[in-house]
Amino acid sequence: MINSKMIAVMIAAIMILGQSIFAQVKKADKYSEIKIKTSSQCDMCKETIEKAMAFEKGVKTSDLDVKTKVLTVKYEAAKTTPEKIKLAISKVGYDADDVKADPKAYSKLSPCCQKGGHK
Ligand SMILES: [Cu+2]
Repeated sequence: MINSKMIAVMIAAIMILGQSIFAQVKKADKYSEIKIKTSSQCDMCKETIEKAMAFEKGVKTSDLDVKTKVLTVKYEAAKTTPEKIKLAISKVGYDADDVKADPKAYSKLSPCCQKGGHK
């Protein structure tokens, strides 16, 4: 016979199972990825930007494609936001999508790393 106690146990079991599935999904979803268009020019820029990303809180990995100037960043969504990441890029002197490079940082870049430096 099914009694209320059995139903309660079943509900509890379903809830525990559901939670563990939810936790797994959440874990897999821990890192988000964004692609940011930068104003980088060369391998030196790549180094500067990737170094800045290495020190940026919540950023797991970053990779700049020098040819396309697109920086791919893997970050922990709970610890940072795309806005913060773009700001960090701006602070080392490069445009990041719609966030313009910090003028002070930009002026300190080696001339070859400034816009048009390789033209
Ligand atoms: Cu450069």
